[in-house]
Amino acid sequence: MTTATPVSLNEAVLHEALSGLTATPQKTLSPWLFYDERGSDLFEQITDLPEYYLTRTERALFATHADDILREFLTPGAPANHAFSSPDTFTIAELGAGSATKTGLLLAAATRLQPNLLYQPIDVSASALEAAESLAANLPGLHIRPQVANYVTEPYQLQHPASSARSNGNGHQPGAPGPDSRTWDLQDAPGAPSSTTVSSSPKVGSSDLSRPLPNTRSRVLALYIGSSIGNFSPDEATAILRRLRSHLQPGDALLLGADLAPSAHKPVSTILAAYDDAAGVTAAFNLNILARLNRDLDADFNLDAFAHRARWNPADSRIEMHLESLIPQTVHIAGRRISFAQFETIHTENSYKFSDEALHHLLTRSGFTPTRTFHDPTRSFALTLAHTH
Ligand code: AVI
Repeated sequence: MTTATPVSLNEAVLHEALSGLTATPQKTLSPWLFYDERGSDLFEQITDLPEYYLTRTERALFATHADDILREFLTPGAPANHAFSSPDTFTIAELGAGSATKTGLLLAAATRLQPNLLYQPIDVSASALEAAESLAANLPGLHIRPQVANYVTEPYQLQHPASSARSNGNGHQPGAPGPDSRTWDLQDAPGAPSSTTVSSSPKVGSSDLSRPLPNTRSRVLALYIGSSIGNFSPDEATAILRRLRSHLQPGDALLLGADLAPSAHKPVSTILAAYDDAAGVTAAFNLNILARLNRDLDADFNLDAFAHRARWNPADSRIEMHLESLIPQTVHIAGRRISFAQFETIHTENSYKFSDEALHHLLTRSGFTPTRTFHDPTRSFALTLAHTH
């Protein structure tokens, strides 16, 4: 995990480049270097590729199961299509939210349950968070509290707004919605949009609303989706989830999105194609890391002398991305000479693919109890809801 104490972004890039490219026996470059403006744009293009099944599969899971996810979060074990109630209000937070495009489906379902909803996206990119903020314009009642932070290396906060902090009936405080007891009926709501409605119980008149409620807090549903967890080693992934767990309290939960290991329905070739697409967008994304070093550090990589390679590593259940030197060559970076043998590679990314057992193990050792997993029909991708323990 990168724990550099960058004084400036360029110094961090220089530190990462020199330490990674002088490492032996395997040269490396850390995947966070992918995401400059050009790299972020290429990654957006990857998510639309026909071979890159991850994004559209996860989006389909949200489209199908948003209500089920919320029901399971609020009332674990409740049967599907069954009216349920919860005394608690909730807030949704998201690590690495980006522009939150997939999250919109869950937020739409959540605002139907709880018309005033606080959403706390955390991301290293301020511009991505600005895009996430535009969600509020389309979802009345959604309040956004964005936080610019690298959730791996920097501190971040999660708010658990208290129900008693809500307003006195002329509107609600962000994240402090509604009465202290609610019933959600997900099935038989006449005329309700998407057969979802919200009713409040017990009845609370406006004069009641001015009285402070018992000091209950909102429960937090923390999202960590997009299989971002797969880009970290098992130890790093555990550290990220334990840190998230330390911000959570009993009754809170994590929704983890993870890409799954090969199976009868999902051959290795399908996974490999997702990282080596026919149009060459992933190759451009991988090579952009060298272009970035040329731009930011005035290095002299010849991009035509390196090739994108994606490999399946069965022992570690991960895709590895490398850049292979096609010829013996020497590159100059900030006064340093870095030599490459022909066929020598720079290891740029791991993308772990999880078995159900591996996910279970990761979650339990991080302080969570998995309560329900949502799979697509080919069991390519999993959204796992895990409560705190
Ligand atoms: C961001 N992350 C989940 C992507 C992945 O699938 O590991 C990054 C990526 N690398 C190549 N294609 C996409």
